Amino acid sequence: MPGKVALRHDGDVAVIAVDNPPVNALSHDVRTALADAFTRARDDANIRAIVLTAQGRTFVAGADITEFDKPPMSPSLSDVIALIESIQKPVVASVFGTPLGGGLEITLACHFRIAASGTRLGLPEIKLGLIPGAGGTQRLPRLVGMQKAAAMILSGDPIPAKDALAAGLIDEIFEGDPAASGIAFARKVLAEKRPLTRARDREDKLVALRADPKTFEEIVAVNTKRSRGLDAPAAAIEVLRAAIDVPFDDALKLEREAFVRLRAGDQSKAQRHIFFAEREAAKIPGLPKDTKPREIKRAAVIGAGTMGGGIAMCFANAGIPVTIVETNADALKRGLDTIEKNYRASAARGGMSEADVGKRMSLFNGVTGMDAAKDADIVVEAAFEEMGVKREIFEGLDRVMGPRTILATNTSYLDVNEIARITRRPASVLGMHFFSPANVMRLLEIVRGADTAPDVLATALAVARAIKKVPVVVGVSHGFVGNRMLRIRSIEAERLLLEGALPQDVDGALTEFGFPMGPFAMSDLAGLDISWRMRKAQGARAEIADQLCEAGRFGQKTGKGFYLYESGSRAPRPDPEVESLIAATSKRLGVTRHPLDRKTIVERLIFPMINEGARILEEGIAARPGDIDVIWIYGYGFPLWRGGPMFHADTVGLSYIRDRLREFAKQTGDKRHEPAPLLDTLASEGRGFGSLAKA
Ligand code: 3H9
Repeated sequence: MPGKVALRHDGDVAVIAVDNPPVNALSHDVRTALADAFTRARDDANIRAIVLTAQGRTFVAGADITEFDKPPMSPSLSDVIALIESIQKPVVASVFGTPLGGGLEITLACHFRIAASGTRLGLPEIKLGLIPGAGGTQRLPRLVGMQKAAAMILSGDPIPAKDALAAGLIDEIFEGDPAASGIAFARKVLAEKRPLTRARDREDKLVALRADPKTFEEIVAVNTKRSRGLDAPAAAIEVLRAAIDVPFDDALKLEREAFVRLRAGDQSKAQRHIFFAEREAAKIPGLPKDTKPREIKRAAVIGAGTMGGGIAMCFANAGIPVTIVETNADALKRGLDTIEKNYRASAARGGMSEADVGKRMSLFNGVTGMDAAKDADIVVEAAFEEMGVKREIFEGLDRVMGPRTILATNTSYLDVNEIARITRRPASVLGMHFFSPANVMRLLEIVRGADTAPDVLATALAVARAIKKVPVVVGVSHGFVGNRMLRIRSIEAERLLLEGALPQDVDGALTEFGFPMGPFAMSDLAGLDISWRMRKAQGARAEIADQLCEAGRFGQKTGKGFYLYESGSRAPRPDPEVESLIAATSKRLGVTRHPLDRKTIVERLIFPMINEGARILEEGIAARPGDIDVIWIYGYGFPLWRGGPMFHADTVGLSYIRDRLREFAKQTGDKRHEPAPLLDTLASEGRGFGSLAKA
């Protein structure tokens, strides 16, 4: 198989190099070529040692995920690994970049592993709803011990070369060329006649656990705190336990069975969908790939409130100096103090050093008045959500900032086109909608205005990557994508209260579905007054929420909202007062209350959102169903293992959803529940959102 794997000789050392850009994934042709190259090197009497390495930007980053939905083809990765393990000559893996998943597993079968400094090694399968399927769960604990192996496998997070060396995963760290370093290491092994130990034969790091099985349970308990609803962590624990209890080859079989079962399951399909959707979202229709972004050396943020402060932290965290502009010194001081407090808290938790706190803080420049920010290359406005306020700010920015400066607004629902046209440079204006807390949440909705220039969009995407966000480009629409769908859910949640549910019923149904929090607990956390103010501005009303606000119940900050909060506690407790208020309101409005089961509650909340998602697609506000899924996973806590609302819709079946929506429309009289034409058409054709051509 010429091309994908090269075999060359350096004297008596064979060098096998994978060459399958972009990430050297182990596709079928690579596995075939690897098996061929290893067989030839094994059988060549002139070859005394073998080096496995790769070309390009990284050593093998895993199995080829695109093959997971196709029938398996031999040789399997396990076949290649068994072949490597049978070789009696020293086999050295020389790795760099991100040896991950199957890419790391193949190195575990080699006698020695060396890594370039800067390498990050890991078994990230759990992030795809899987477990390592080619011996990783058995060989890794034998090399690094159960504690480290369980942490790596259950978190999926890679570790740096330095830690890998300390843990015994690698034998050496090198600087420079991987092939040359591998050859030099192989010659050293030969010269020193080092024994050839296979990971599978190592038992020394597992002996103690066999004597004391309780330790294993403690180790896995620490690592599975966030695995609610997920199948893969439980399967991983089972096969890790097999490393202690079961002979090696039997444990490999158990691992393989679990891997195959998970790969065919809905959860892994959903997680793989999100992996690709996230990458697809970075490809913007109509934006040429080679569009050159503008240079961003310095940023400015207007507003030092919760959002502004969080956004400014994102820039500082990426090493970009940032000027924070406030209207008065008190607000500025409060904002900067909060930022410092956040960093100190992170240092106290061990997330950064005290010296780092100082370094980060030195990147902030707090000012009152825009003039002092005029050297910024990008400005993000995070002020009050009112067009009048935005007008004043954007007129000022247009006057003060250099002609090439990009002006972004963090508005969560206002018309970005209108904001852009306040300025004389609408081409340099766009929305950058962060999610609270902005320094934590990964999602960034980038709102492309009608006039936004391609290089401005490309710059926003580059900035998003630099500050480690997951960007999704959306069009101008009230609430863009995420909040527009959220609004539909909120209206429905209120309606459910009037029909017979209580806040804890609605929240319970959604947390059981997999959300970390239900809508009412979330409103209490965010503060009910914010949406109240917004509704008033729009002349809208939410029966229950408005009455709570009128009674001064703004949520956690006032100790009361939809729930009660003991002082100092964030745990919501059902409040009989709220329950009577809801019952009285139903009565006043002439609604007969009736019991609502959890399935109905979930469908009433999620299906109308999906319907709105279909309208968003029809209008071109989102380019692809996957974009909507990424938004809901990263911005709103939609359970990852359900793949986002649109993927979930396909799992449920669109014709069922369409029929239910028609029933909801009849029951509630809400015309928005009538199935969107796109949903209706797809359902009639027996198709799903996933069948829509990629934009
Ligand atoms: C596994 O190994 C199972 C085994 O235990 C058992 C087997 C029997 N396959 O992310 P990027 C594509 S499970 C296919 O933008 P970066 C990706 O879609 C696997 N394609 O680059 C993108 O394509 P496009 C365990 C893959 O530099 C392009 O490569 N391994 C794969 O920001 C560039 O990717 C993992 O889970 C793949 N495995 O990050 C690792 N990986 O350009 C998954 C990437 O068309 N990969 N692509 O959009 C990653 O975490 C990141 O891609 C990586 C590079 C860190 C490697």
